[in-house]
Amino acid sequence: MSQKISIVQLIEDLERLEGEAASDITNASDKKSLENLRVQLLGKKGRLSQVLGSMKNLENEERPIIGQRANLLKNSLQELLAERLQVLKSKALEELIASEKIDVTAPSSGKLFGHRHPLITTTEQIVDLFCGLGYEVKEGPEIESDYYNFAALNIPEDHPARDMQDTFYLNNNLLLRTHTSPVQIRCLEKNPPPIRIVAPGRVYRRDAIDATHSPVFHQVEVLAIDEGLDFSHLRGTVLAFLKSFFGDLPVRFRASYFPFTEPSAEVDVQWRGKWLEVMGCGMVDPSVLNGLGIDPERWSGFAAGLGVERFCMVRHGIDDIRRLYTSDLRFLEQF
Ligand code: 2U9
Repeated sequence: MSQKISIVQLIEDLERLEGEAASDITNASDKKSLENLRVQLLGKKGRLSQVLGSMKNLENEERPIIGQRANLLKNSLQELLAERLQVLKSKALEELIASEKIDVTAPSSGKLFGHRHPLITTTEQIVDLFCGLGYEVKEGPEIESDYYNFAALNIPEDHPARDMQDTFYLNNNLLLRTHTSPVQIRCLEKNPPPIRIVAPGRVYRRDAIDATHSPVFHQVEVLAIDEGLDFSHLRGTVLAFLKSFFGDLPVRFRASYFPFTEPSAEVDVQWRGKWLEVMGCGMVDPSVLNGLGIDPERWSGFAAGLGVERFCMVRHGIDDIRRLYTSDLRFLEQF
């Protein structure tokens, strides 16, 4: 015979369940114990199901009263569980944030940071000065043809620079560029004058390495072509550039010769009491312009070239070019 149960008893059971569940839920300290609690209270074999199971012993008219109260309790427990879950999640997030806080006052790990190489910063300083004068930066390939490196620049077949002893040839026609002048030739082929360009880049010559020579080095060349340019524009530009780079030092122009410029000059600055040759320059030879289909009766231009290593060494008092290539941190950390 099934045990007789009264509606009053069931109501008391539900009220006790409500009170106990509310305090258990508030005390649940993590997500896992809250989930266990949910199963104990609302699961298939949970406490609420047990109360509902006892309803079969009630009178027919009593059942809906308990059913309704049990449903209300179920809803309120679900709400309490959801609220508690939210509180626990926020607490866990706060704890995570607190544990990941970065102490900006903590001492550093002592790791070294790199910086740009002095040859790069020197190149950038030189290029920036010309950009300030309205020049545009252009770059080109390091493997060049005989035409772009020599023929287009009026360098004759028998010129010593073309010798196997001086140039790295890859085959009969291809070579490692010996200057950045081919960049300007390529640019002039595509863009008619007026033009003002600055061409930085790596160049190659078959030199034995010593304190002042290296088979690979860096150049910056500039070229301006316009109507009415003459040697005074070249001189003014070179003086303005050298003044910005070295400050107010004595400068002198010495007559020289390059196949691609006429007249040509070498430029010296007086640095710590000695005259130092720092760059070459000249008016673009009319035969170079003619070869590019530019009318030398209408257009004239000037060009200049310099070795970045030399500028870098003078500026920083470096005595041996090889220091710039050996990646010795004791040296590089000084910049
Ligand atoms: C075109 C026409 C002319 C480029 C020039 C120099 C003078 C020069 C040297 C400096 C030191 C090379 O690195 S170095 O050994 N360069 O003296 N270069 S004029 O003349 C050009 C370039 C392009 C179309």
